Amino acid sequence: MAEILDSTLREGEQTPLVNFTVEEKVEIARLLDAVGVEMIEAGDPSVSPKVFEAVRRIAGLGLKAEVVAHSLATRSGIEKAHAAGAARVAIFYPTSRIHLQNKLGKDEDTALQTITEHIRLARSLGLKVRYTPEDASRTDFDFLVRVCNAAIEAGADRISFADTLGVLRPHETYERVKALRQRLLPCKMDLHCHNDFGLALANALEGLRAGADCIHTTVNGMGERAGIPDLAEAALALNRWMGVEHYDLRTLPSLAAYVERVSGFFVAPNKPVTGLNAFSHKSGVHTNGVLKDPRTYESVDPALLGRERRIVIDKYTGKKAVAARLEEYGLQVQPDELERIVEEIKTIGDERKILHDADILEIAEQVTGRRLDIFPREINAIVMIAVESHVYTGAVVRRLKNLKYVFNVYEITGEQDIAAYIKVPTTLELNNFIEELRTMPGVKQTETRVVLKKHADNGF
Ligand code: HCA
Ligand code: CU
Repeated sequence: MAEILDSTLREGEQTPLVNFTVEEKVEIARLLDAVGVEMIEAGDPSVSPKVFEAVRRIAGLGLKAEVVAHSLATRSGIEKAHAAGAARVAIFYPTSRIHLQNKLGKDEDTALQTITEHIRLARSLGLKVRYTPEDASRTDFDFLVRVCNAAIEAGADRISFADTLGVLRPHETYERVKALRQRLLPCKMDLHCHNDFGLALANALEGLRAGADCIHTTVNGMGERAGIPDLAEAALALNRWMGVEHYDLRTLPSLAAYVERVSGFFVAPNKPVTGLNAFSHKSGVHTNGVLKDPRTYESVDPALLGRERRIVIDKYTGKKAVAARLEEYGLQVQPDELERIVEEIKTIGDERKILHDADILEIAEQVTGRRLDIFPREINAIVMIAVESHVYTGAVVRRLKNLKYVFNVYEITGEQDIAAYIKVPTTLELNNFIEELRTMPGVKQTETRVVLKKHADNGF
């Protein structure tokens, strides 16, 4: 059965600008364990005292997942992995000529000796060992086989085939893994695929098909450069295509949101599975189909992933979707009224970027000439926001500007960094808005002031 090793805490923390606290790492490890990943790569304890501390804390949590420490092939690195209490050490050492010669200035035989020596050391300390030939995909194949078999003989029970630069294509990954399998002594095989050409998950899946046992992921696909496969996408793929049913897929979006918040690394709206738009439908053709039978435009039921379908209303929207949205508010309209409402939405949608429910209800009110009880009187508020120190204020401002209800955003001096002027229809919406804001990546703290009277409306 295919397995997942999640490396958010090691590879993921190698993402530019990303630094987790020990507490955040402990929480991420707990959440990963709840998803059910088989292994958690908790960090390289030699990197810093805090990384050591995080590995030690996570190793002591008694998780179901095996806790792995990453390490260079050095005595001190392996001793630190042991001292931190990891069950396994993943020793990496390059095998490609360019890495050996131009990075380390070592020849192949010396490399082989260093690798086996350190594996034996780790085994003598009672650690399980994975050996990673770094840059395996650009390594002379015969040498790769020789090194891996020597590593297995020295005591490694896992080999991680690393496509460190993400240069392989899926069919090449398949062929390489298949050939390696045929020539390797018995061992488990991991695949560590980088995403430089956007093929990381495709490569990982082909590698599994060719006989590998485990793929490496990070939450939100973080990592060096373009990162490695995203955990949520990988878990869904294994569920759908490889019969792996034990991962708790419904917890993946909240894990993604938590990691987004504490890392300051934003999830793109078009990201599969966890992105804002992954289950949104916009054009009239699509929304009409989805309202009749969601399977017309959804290959996966969003509920399987703890998500909800979203129908976007704007100038692309047809009558069916508008009627459905009005019905959600308990409002029935005549066919001719509906036609005029949609027409008006198209006109406004041509000029304005985002249409909110309040706008749609207001249009319905104008068109029908009926005062809608459900249309509430709006609340104005100023929300002050403090931004995490490692996050650019501009990045949070950009996000805020796209949020529903936000009218003006100011970067300000003082304790807080941003003031946002918002208009919301109800206190319930105000509450939801503030909750949403609190989980936004980069937002440290919020303070909200409700406006009681507004004396001049000059648009400021
Ligand atoms: C790196 C090392 C590594 C190791 C992968 C692994 C890679 O270059 O930082 O241990 O499986 O991509 O080769 O992340
Ligand atoms: Cu890597």
